[in-house]
Amino acid sequence: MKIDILTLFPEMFSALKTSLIGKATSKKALEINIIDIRDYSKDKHKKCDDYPFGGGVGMLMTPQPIYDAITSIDGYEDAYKIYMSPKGKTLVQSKVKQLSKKEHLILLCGHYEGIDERIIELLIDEEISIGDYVLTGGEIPAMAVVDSVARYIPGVLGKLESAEDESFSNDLLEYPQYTRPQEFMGLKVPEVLVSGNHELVDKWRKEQSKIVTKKRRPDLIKK
Ligand code: 4GX
Repeated sequence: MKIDILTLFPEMFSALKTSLIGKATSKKALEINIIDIRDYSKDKHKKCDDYPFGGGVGMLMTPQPIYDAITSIDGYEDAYKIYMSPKGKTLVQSKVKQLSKKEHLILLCGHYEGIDERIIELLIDEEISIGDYVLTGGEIPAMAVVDSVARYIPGVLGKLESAEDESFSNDLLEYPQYTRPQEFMGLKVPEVLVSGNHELVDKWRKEQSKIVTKKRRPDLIKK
């Protein structure tokens, strides 16, 4: 999969060089290109923002640099083009899975009070939000999309960690997990987990998943 990310703050994406995502790009399982929108500004001072028509607080990103940056991407017509926005549909695991099947994603990160609506009309396929809170820009949301989507790309997770086996993949939250030591600060690991009886372990985990989901996320059960 190829992901192009358009931003006014390319330095923020150094985070993607670390961790499993960095490994996936080194292994060529995933190709990520960071594009600096400012490089495409035709303004003599490389300006990329301006005042909103009709007045109001703050600035908007002007359409020209964004339009030229997107349309300079090889194969942009066929890519799935996303604008990260609090006005978008909230990202959920089923959408992550859908996106992971696309060959080419383009993620546009907005700043200030957003972007000129004509960019959305002309070029954007979908607006996606990562949650009902407001950030200073779309960079962290774009990284959330890259990170969550990457888990479904073959070669990113190890053989033993499947993308399917965790919270949300079965509409339930994950059961509690324990590692060594068997007793820590007076707290013991539940006996069933050290019993060696895999059937009982499975049963216990399913029960625990239901209990924790009912308590913390009853909305997931109703669905
Ligand atoms: N999930 N932001 C977008 C600029 C903006 C402001 C208003 C449209 C309308 C966000 C989120 C998010 C901050 C990205 C504001 N765009 N993006 N940016 N939550 O908060 O995705």
